[in-house]
Amino acid sequence: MSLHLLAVMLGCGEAPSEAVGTPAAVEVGLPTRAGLYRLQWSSDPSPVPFNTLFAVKTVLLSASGAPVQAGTVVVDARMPQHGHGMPTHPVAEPGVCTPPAADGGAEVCTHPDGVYTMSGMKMHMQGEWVIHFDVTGPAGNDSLDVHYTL
Ligand SMILES: [Cu+2]
Repeated sequence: MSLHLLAVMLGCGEAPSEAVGTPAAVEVGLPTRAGLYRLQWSSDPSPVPFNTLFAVKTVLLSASGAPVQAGTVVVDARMPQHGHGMPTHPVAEPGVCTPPAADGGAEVCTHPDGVYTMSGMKMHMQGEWVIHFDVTGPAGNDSLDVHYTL
């Protein structure tokens, strides 16, 4: 755990001006940029491991806090100070899908309890990362950047 995160958890210092991936922030959910949704996120394993594959689990909530089952959450991560992203190509898991109907109907996937999983993430350098969430759902498109120090 970084000293910065420790300071936030202990409640000393100034309130962060940007979303920070602290446990306290995860519990209440972070508002997306335009305020259309709130999301909770966690890594598996947690905390984010160095130079090792991990997954990001996101719980997508409406602005009023109801789980959003019919949406998409795509997660990316970059090191803005270095101008590069991850060395892997993460995949958004489809959720729970019904097979295509015999008459040719399309496959339908939902995300029970608003849970979305992005697998194949890897942070191969230590330092300042920005985890970017692209969200689609019934209220429209929105996004969120979370600063994360590895
Ligand atoms: Cu870097």
